[in-house]
Amino acid sequence: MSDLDQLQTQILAEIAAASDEAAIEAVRVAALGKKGSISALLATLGKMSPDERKTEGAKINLAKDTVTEALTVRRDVLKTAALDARLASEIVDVTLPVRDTPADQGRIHPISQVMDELTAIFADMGFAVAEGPDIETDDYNFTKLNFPVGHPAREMHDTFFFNPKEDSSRLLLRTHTSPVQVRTMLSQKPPIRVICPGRTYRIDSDATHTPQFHQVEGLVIDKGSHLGHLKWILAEFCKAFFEVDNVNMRFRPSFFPFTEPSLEVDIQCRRDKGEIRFGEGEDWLEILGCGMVHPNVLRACDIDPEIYQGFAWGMGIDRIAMLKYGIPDLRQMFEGDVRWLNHYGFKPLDVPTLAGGLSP
Ligand code: 2NM
Repeated sequence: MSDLDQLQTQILAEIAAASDEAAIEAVRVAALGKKGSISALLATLGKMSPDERKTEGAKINLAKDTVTEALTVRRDVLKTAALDARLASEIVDVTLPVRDTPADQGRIHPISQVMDELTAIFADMGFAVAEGPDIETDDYNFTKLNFPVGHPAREMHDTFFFNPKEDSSRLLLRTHTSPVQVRTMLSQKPPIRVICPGRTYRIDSDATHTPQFHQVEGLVIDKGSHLGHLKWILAEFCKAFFEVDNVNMRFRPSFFPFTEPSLEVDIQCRRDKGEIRFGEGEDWLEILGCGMVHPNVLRACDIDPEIYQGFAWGMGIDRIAMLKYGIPDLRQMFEGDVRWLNHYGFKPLDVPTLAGGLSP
């Protein structure tokens, strides 16, 4: 066998042995590349006599063509095999059901849901939402709200205090959202209509109390504000929130330092077979406290009580959420158990609106 035949045989064997496209490319470069073995033979033609060049040239070019053809065939075979392997391993079953998106899977906590419902109801009556810090001063949480220093009313709120500062003043975790109303009165001119939903804190922990809970308070300040307006607002709120046409309400005298007179509000309800219906029935259910803002509070917030009157109310969001949605255990609300949330939670895209319905 001539050297050329031997070279061709060897290259064809290498082509047959190449197992992927990279290997076939390596064989091509070794044979036909710039420094390839066949290219080297072709380069020797220049130094031959014309006759020799004719015969040798024909042989070398034949070998080159044979190798080129073998490379093409083998490359096609490997390409097809690689594609088949990919198609087999990357099967997509287009008949499978579509997976839930995060918006389908996530759930809104009942407390967030109720806050959104409250906001929708009071926004419809012209109220703005005001927020403030959870960490407050003694002055905003108590003094400006007519809880004088040393007054026993301060003990009504079991307060989380921070360590005293050098000037002996001490910060605290707000025990109600009323300091937000104080901030609102100090920063805005009447007429004022705001609701203040948010987190509140008291040292209290049993089956019906958690150290952190949620409140919403409302405040109206205007020249002619009176208890009649307050009663109408609360009645409208109760009908909208409990999604009933009629709500019988009862106002009982009470005491809060920041209001005079102060009232507690019950709504009528009916309990049967573990269910509770709101608005009518034989029983009464306490849902909120309210009153006319005390002149001392108005004065402390730079509002002249000879010109402006106001009323305010406050209620526990956790409690009304439990009542409305039949949630039996307060403490489970804060356990962060995803199974509980899947049961009591709300779909993120079912946003409460008065027109579209508050709750699904
Ligand atoms: C309540 C009950 C009655 C109240 C009063 C004020 C303020 F800042 F205007 F004085 N904010 N909230 C208030 C009044 C809160 O919660 C049971």
